[in-house]
Amino acid sequence: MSRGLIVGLVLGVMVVGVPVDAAAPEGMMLIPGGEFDMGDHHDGMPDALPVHAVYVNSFYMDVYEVTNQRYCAYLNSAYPSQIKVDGGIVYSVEDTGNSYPYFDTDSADPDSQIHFSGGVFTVTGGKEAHPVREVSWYGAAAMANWRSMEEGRTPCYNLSTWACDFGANGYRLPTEAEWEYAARAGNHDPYYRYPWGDTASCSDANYEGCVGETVSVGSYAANAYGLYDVAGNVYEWCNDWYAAGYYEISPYDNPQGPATGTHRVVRGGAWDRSDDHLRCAYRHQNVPDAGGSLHGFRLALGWSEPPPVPTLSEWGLIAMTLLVLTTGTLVYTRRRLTLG
Ligand SMILES: [Ca+2]
Ligand SMILES: [Ca+2]
Ligand SMILES: [Ca+2]
Repeated sequence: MSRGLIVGLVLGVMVVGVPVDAAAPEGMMLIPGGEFDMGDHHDGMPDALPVHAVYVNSFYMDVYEVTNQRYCAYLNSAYPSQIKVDGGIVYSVEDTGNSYPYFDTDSADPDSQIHFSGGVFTVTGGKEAHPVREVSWYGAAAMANWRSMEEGRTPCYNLSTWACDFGANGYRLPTEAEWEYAARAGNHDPYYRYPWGDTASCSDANYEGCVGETVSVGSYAANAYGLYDVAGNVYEWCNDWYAAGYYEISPYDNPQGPATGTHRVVRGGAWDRSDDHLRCAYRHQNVPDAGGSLHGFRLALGWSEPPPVPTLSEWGLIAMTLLVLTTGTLVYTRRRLTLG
């Protein structure tokens, strides 16, 4: 490559800017932002009405539900500096009153598939790729903060107030609006009942009467955004407090749910819940300190819009800059050769 070409490229890039590398964090998919009509388009579920227009910014979402293996890696990394185990239940080391249980190991709840002994957490053999369960909303938020710190990001959650800083660049639970938008995966005309269409069978997802247990994540087809098991396997914690009447007052722009509440939103149904719970619009809730055999989660990450890709006329400017610089270099080089 000639010197002129290199200089031209550098200059061209400086003039118009280039798209920032938008490589997804490991195991995540970029969900392109946009508007959709959130709510129940089919069945008249009172708490999923009215259908209302919502805009969500682009964000990243875990492709899979967080597995036992991933959650176990978090527990082993966080123990004993960040977490303790008391009566088989995991808490923050700073939680002197044991007010915010994170996770039940199998000695506290036989439904758990993670064991703790001798200072080490291990997954029940064969359950490594199953979604983690018996994890509370707090335990999901705490893992989000841990992952943020592991990658040098600013944690989103205050682990005392449990407030989420949406301006931080760390991991968090998806909002309820983000979750539904991601589950629908761009199918807005028509709006389907499920991520794939209007009817469900045991070949689409893991729900009541199909398997009778969790299955390894990714055992069914992904939705159109490439996300697996949004419907079924385990319910997924969302960041929002639950309020039955929230859709009456929801803002248009990136709704974040009510400011306070008693229950957090869970979405997507589970291996032991009917196909009704798999519906994209179906809203369910649970108290934040209660994990259960039906409850897991996946993480989200906010995404800043990169500078726009150069337009056609901007590409023209780059090409002209290149041409001028290359020609200039050729003339300069030839003159020098002649003189030499
Ligand atoms: Ca799920
Ligand atoms: Ca439990
Ligand atoms: Ca249980």
